[in-house]
Amino acid sequence: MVASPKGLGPDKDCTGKGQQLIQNTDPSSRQRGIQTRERLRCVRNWELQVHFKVHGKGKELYGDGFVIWYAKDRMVAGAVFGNMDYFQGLAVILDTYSNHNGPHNHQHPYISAMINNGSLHYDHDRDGTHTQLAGCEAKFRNLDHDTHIAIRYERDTLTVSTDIENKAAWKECLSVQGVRLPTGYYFGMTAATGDLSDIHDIMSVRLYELDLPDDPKEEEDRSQISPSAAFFESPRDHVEDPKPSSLSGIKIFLLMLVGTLAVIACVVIGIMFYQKHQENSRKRFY
Ligand SMILES: [Ca+2]
Repeated sequence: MVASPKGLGPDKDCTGKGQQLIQNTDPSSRQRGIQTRERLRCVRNWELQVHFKVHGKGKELYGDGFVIWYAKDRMVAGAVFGNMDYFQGLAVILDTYSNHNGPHNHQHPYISAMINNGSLHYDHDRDGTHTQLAGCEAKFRNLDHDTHIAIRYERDTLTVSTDIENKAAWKECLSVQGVRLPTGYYFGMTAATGDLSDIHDIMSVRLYELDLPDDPKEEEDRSQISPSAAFFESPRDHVEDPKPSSLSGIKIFLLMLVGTLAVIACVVIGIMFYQKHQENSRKRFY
């Protein structure tokens, strides 16, 4: 991830300071991240707009993607696109590589949203489809024009929109009501590559606080609540990966051979027993 982030809005009322993004780099891995330096304590309704570019040489094989976070903990290197699993908060996942085993019916790249109170595991092998609130396909990779994503959290409704068709207009990807997010979390972004590579650039990040004077919940203290979502996408059947057969071809052949020999032996013994029995019967008659 190469980042030259600009322009996060001020966290007014609370710290009074402007917010900056800082970059986390771990040279020992292929995971990178950036995040806000301080918690945004008082921003209750907000919109985050990210100008990004995902590109690379791979035409068929590339990955894995990046995540925009609104999370309780500062970035801890981990398995979910460079951040920790069992996180608390919101993840908007821009997944470019299809790992799925078992059927899901969407193509990649795919954008999905996940809310976690710290108890859920992000299952890479199923592209997170068992824990996502909603998602959409979005062909945002290797485009010559600018690509943007907007995450809007307003009156407990989470809406993710994209501007990736060079039309300078937002197109809704997903919208979910009944999402409760605490205040005071960190915004951040992480990207990761696995066996495949790609380049994830964050060109700019802009955070807008939405002023909603008529929002009755505006006064509620949300600093201590746990992230939750009232509606999840109905989970698809959880299909276990096929277990590798414990019997090799040679073993199966030998077992069949032994079985066949056993059947032949039974038949031969049966015939001999029958003949012996017949012989004995004849002896008795004479
Ligand atoms: Ca994936």
